[in-house]
Amino acid sequence: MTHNETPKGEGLREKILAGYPAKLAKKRAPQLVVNKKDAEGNVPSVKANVRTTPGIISQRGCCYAGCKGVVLGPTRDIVNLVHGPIGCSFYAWLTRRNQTRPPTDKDANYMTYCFSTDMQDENIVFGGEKKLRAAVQEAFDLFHPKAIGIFSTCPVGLIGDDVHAVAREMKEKLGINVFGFSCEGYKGVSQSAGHHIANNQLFKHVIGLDDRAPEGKFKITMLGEYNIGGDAFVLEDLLERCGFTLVATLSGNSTINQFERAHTADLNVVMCHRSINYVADMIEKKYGVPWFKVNFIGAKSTAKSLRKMAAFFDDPELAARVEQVIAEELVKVEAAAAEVKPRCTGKTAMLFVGGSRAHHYQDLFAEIGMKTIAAGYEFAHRDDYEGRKVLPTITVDADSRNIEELEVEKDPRRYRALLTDEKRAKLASVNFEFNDYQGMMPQMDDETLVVDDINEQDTQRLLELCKPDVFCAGIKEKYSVQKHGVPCKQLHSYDYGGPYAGFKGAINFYREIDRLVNTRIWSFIEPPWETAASPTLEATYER
Ligand code: CFM
Repeated sequence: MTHNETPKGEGLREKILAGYPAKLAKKRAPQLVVNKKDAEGNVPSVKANVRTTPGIISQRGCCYAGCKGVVLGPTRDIVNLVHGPIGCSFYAWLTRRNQTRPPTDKDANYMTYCFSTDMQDENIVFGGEKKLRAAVQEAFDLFHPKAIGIFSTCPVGLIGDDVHAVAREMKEKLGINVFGFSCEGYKGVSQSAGHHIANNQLFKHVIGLDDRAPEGKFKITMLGEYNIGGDAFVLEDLLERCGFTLVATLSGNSTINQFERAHTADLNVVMCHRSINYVADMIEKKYGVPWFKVNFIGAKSTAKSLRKMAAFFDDPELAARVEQVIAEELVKVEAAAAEVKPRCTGKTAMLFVGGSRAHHYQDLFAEIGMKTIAAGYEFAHRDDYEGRKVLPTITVDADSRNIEELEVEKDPRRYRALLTDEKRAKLASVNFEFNDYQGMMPQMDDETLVVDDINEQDTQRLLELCKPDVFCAGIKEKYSVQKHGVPCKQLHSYDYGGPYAGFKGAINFYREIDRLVNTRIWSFIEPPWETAASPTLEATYER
């Protein structure tokens, strides 16, 4: 099938929905949307952040995964202790490509360890608080960490162990910061709830504890960057060369002290809007630090983000340095893009990942001439699809009400009016947006298909009907996608490739995608059921 005959738009949508029983098709319909911008640039509404129908093979993870794995996972010197059966720990241990670089061999790094209370039947029946207390003590005695985080798994919530009471008690006893997370896997509808729970607790128990800002003229905190495949290392180097001082990252390659001082930056830049936008809002409210959205995935977006950051600080020397770095890097990026572009132009990509990458990575594909024909998030909310302007119209349901909304007030002592009305007005005159995110859909072409919380069946049909040149997803999808003869690029772990952030990362990505979409390997594989000489199994039945 050539791409000209590929179904698209409403035709494609209907073909996918036709695969469901009528009742389910009706339920799924608002989650599958054909993109189309009206004259004002408004996109259609998507149903998002709703429960997956039981039995459907969703890509989603759980609340505990979002809290323990995503937000706290990339931090090296907090002992992350899982209160639950051992399986929950095993699957959260080294299953993501969290990397970190302690300054010396002597510095704490617990990332390679797996801490668990290893709950047994007996603890489920009679309660696990005693075991948890003992585990916190044991971790302290062995490692003397600066902080211990306790993560609740499903059974903890079901039996009612009070992890917060144990945390308070042990904090007092040990004299270090101990905090708990009620991030039971079943809370909310996906890992998105876990991000919120993790960030609320960090805001309550950690951020703001250390007022000592590092030296530097242009201090920023990066929110929502998680150092997958070494992305943070590339960005740390890039920001330093440009002249910015990175006060903290939440949470790629970070330490507890970075969290404690995160509020001392003069500007917060937000990478992954989904996982952390509420922290940006809360820091602004309490400490006065303004924020805007950036994107360091894609060379053009990286350059645009750096320029916006320089413009915020309004310093000619900084702006000149940023321009110089961009100019130096773009020469290399453009050469790499020019090399692969003739081979990649016109090829098609589909991206179904998490809550921000399905948007960000479209820029990288566009830079080598590729088209995104369908995309969607696992667990993002409507604002990530349609832009933050829809925030007031998002309905709160029982599942979102489940997650605590913190009441935040100005800190009378530490609030800094960093964004004066005068500065805001000056920047507004050059169309400078704060507190905004345009979302994924306004950037996508009309007639492309947006699918929220995609499942195995939708995936199979999309592959059969459209035969994209590359499909981006995760390890759970990878091999079933490749059985269709379509290469699958993992965007959660990068297939152990990367980094893909910043200019250096863009070059890596172009080259890897070129290899993936232009390899002839798929044409050598013929599925046995399609060949005339299919191997047949013969068997005789013996009594
Ligand atoms: Fe944000 Fe993430 Fe993502 Fe996410 Fe994730 Fe991730 Fe992701 Mo996997 S915080 S929403 S919960 S960018 S783990 S580092 S890659 S699904 S698109």
